[in-house]
Amino acid sequence: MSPRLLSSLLVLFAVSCADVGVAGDELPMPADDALVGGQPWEQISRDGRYLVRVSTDPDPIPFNEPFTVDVDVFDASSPSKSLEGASVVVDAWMPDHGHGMNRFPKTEPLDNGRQRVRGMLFHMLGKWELNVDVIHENLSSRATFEITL
Ligand SMILES: [Cu+2]
Repeated sequence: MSPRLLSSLLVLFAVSCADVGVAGDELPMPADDALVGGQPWEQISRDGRYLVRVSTDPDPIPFNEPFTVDVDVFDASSPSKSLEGASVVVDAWMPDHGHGMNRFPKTEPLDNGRQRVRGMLFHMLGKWELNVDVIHENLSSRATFEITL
């Protein structure tokens, strides 16, 4: 595990502990609610294959204004090395409202293996799921980042 990932996990852990302390007997807040700062954010894809790192510009994500997402994908078993030959599809969804964005973002590869996604826009306040589908060797693997705007 990379020092960066470890420190991200420690931050998430510290934040969820803080939530428990404030909430008293209430159920702890999900750690995903910590995704309001501290970029870049990292998640393991649901199938465990990839470590996905994202950062947005601007940071934090603005309300009802376009923003860009940069995505780096790593093999989860050796996260120091960027994954070659993968493409990504990024979309977003509001689970409490049952709708997505009103835009189709465009993805372009940068020189260093990073993918830049332009034209994202969160047009409502609330909980968003930022879904990153990693397409590699004809398989699709999803990592989801829960973001509260
Ligand atoms: Cu909505």
